[in-house]
Amino acid sequence: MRTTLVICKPDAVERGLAGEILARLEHKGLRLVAAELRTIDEATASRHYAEHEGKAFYADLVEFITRGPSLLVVVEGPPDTWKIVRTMMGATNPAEAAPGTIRGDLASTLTENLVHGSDSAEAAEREIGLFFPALA
Ligand code: 3AN
Repeated sequence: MRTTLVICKPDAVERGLAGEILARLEHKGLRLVAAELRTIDEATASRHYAEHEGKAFYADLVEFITRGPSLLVVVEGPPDTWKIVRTMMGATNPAEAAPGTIRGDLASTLTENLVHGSDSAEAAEREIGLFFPALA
């Protein structure tokens, strides 16, 4: 997969960091294929986070991701572009994210960690289909 889904989550849009995140991806050499500012609805959020259903943080996660507009982006680059994006994002927990990564530099809490990126080629395909069905 040369394309992957990136979500600049509601905290990124609220804090005015969506442009910074996009700039980092573009400076790395990734190309924008699609972008839309959209408030994710609950049905789409539950499909997106289906793997976390039943976990203690699930309700908070869905409430957070649906609370305001996210910037949904598809980027394209070399094979396994999803891996490049994941490396640039840093660890899920900002307390463990390395300096130089998006979360390491800009996020400080686990739920509000600014950004989502598909975590495999299969996830990239599934998530692009979920958020941008016209591209699938
Ligand atoms: P990532 O966002 O790095 O792909 P996932 O898919 O494991 O991480 O988790 C999705 C989101 O769920 C994370 N971005 C984070 O906001 C939240 N999350 C994951 N694990 C926890 C946890 N143990 N406690 C609270 N929130 C969590």
